[in-house]
Amino acid sequence: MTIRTISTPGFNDQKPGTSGLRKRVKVFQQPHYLENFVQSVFDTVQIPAGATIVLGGDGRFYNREAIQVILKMAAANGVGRVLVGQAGILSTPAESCVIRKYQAFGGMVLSASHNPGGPEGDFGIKFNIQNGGPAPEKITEAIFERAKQLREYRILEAADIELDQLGTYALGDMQVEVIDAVRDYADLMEEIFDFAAIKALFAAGFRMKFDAMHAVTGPYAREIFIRRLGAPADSIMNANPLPDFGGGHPDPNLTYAHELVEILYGAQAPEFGAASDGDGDRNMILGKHFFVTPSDSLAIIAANATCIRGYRDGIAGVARSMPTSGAVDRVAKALNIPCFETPTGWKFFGNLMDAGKVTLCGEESFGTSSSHVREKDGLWAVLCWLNILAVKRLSVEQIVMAHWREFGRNVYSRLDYEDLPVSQANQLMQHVTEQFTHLPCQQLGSYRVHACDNFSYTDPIDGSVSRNQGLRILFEDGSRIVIRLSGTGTEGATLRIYLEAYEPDTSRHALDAQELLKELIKIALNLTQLQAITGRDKPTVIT
Ligand code: G16
Repeated sequence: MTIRTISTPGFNDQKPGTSGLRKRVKVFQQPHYLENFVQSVFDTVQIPAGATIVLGGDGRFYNREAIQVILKMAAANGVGRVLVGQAGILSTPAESCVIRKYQAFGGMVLSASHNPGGPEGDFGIKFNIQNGGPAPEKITEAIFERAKQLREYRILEAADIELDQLGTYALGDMQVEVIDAVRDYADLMEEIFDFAAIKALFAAGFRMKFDAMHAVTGPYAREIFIRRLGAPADSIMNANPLPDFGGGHPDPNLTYAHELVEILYGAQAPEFGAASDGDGDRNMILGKHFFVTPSDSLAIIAANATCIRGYRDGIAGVARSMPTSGAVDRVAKALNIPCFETPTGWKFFGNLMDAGKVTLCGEESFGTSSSHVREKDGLWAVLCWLNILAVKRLSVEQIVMAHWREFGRNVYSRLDYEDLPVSQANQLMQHVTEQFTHLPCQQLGSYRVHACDNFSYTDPIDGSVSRNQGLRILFEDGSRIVIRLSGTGTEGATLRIYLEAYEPDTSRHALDAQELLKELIKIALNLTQLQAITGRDKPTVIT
């Protein structure tokens, strides 16, 4: 078998976004495009000769082809061993688990997460470091620089590896171990959660519906919920992974997981509903006729963490991304533990977890997890809720209402405007920024502006600074409007407007968030001049 050195033109657009490089499949299919990025990763991270890396993806279209290319490039770049999930599959949290468990040097995760798949959809790739989490910005920036300058890459000339059979194969001097994609992860879940208590809950007739959205979590959900926890077989739906996710948009929110939402709001609704996304790191939690915002879910898991075996001795601290509501801050205060506010992007939690400063982290974008891995973890969040429900034997709604009674309600909503022309999105951001000099102390309806800024974060562990992380308009009563552009889209721009108002009055807790935030939404639309600049009169997605 020979190693070939192949010319590449270098690519100027391989800048990783919020979570790795995400592009249309067609972009990845261009000659040398994938290889250029992969070689840039190898050149940047300098894998020690003979080291082990992990490889897997969410099974979307182009996953198999990409795995074969990466394996051959790894062999040509001196990697000693690659652990690859059977059929090329590993959910993102499962890959994080495998990297940590086998003390690998790192791993490549193939996914465009919640973005649609298929030949016309998206593909993505990111590098995770030894702690199992996404590479920090200094590495992703260096990969981007390298990708522009790269002129050649190395690849082994060899036949494809059999990915469907468990076993160990040789590829040049490298070993490829095709591993069970589910077992290590399911074992970890069984260590953290009280499976006996959850089993007893199901045995008592508790009903749930988990929507895998034809994405990666189907086999994981089948193993954990049905085989290990004894839930009835119809507790999971859309559990067969498909390369195009059945034509759907595998994003677990009220818009895209509408099939599940209809069941949970229907006449025969089960007690509990949940969904996960393309690569299994996101989660949505529903009760009977009830939606739990991701921000509240994080706060409630933190407040009830000691119900869960893995956290029964308490949690060290919590962290949330800046746009996530301050609900968890209130829990942290009551527990007398630190609470960190980071930019959007799971990679910002890694240092805090490695330093032992935080146990739980979460984001408004349907991401919650703990230091058991270094990624957000959809099924872990579902199991947190199941474990809490098994201990408390209350409904989801009762648990949330009791939480609000104790801590007050951080009423929260996010409006997304997808597929905007980039120029319009930039114009809007510019328009808002220009008002920052005169906004402070202004009275806008019943809200008085306290301060405005573009969020900047200094990592408390390594001192690195990340600027321009989102525009914040902070009001005197603690309410906020946050405006930022998504870093995960592949075409055009997605504008996100986040709204938060604190409601201590228990008699108003049952009201709809859109109703409670009506005035703040009006202020945000006015400040941004959204309709005038973009022509849009309603958001694509409301959460
Ligand atoms: C990624 C990141 C998350 C982030 C989310 C949304 O999630 O890992 O940390 O909150 O994108 O980012 P944005 O608002 O920039 O689109 P995922 O599930 O896509 O990997």
